[in-house]
Amino acid sequence: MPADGRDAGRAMGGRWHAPGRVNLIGEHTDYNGGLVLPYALPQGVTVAGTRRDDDLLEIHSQGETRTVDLGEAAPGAVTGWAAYVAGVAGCLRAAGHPVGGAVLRFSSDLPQGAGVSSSAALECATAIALTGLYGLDVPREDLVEITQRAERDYAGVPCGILDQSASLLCRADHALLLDCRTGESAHIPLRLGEHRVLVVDTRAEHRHAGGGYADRRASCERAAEHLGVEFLCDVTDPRAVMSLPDPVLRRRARHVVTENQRVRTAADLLEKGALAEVGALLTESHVSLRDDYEVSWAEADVAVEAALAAGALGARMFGGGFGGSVLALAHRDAIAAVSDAVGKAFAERGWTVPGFLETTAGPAARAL
Ligand code: GAF
Repeated sequence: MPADGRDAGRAMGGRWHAPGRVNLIGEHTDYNGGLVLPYALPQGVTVAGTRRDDDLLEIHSQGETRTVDLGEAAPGAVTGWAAYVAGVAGCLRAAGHPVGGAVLRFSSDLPQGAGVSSSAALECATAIALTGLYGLDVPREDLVEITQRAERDYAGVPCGILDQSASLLCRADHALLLDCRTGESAHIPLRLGEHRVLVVDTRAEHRHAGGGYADRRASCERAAEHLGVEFLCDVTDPRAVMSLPDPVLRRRARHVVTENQRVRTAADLLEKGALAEVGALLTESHVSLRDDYEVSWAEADVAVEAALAAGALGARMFGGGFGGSVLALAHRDAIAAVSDAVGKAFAERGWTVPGFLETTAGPAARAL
């Protein structure tokens, strides 16, 4: 075996990192065949792994150890956080990538439950660790599908490809403009100049394994069927949604169709450095998610209002909704005022103190 601990392309052991993400704009468009514009955070999930010569996954995280026999890993057979790890191993094998046992020690510097995609980071870290340990060269686009399948089948969340794509495909200092239908993508330089994106963890824990997310997805499928399109994002004229007989479906569809347009416009504006206009689109996105898609929550609405009143160019909830985080785009000199204003608004309501994270765009999942 060579001195670097590899045999036939396989690593005996190593460390890998997969990032969480912020989605600048493009919410609930991914499973509607639309556009998203996320960037990867420098923070994420790190895994130290070694290969085992049997079929056991020994998983360590936050002081807990779980052992899963890969021969018995199947949807529903593994519960809790270990399901994400076992799910990725099971889905890699089902896709014909012969991974085997491993000892995996996970750590994370992502805020839990904040909607910055800690579960996708866990899945993607597992995927690159196992494929690295077993010397398998699997294209990143395939890993996106495999990790998404793991989340859907093993964790029961009917998610799109936003989070896994962000973790596996983003580039440092860039946002990823991704067409979730065709898989086409472009790396858009995150030209923020003197501005920053502040993430506010509203401490309202985000849980989209619950019914809300699946319900929205089902509504979109019904609306698309009624409008005679495969995906709602095939509708380019927002007036077309007015033909939907059900007012709730109409609003859901209007969010998706207008949001898709906002992503395209925001990516163009970002390239030009027109940040005031990008900010206005972020706020429009929030209003649409709040009023039409109805996935916002009280803490997010208050955080957005307080951030705007304190001088942010724009602010919105991001992620699946029903809890999680808000982002605010603001001049770096206004960041302190924005966080103070949000903190004050929460204190006045007796809410838990929010968390703040000034973000930059980091690289995609990688070996360390
Ligand atoms: C969650 C899902 F996992 C994504 O696929 C996406 O649908 C997002 O909610 C909403 O844009 O993060």
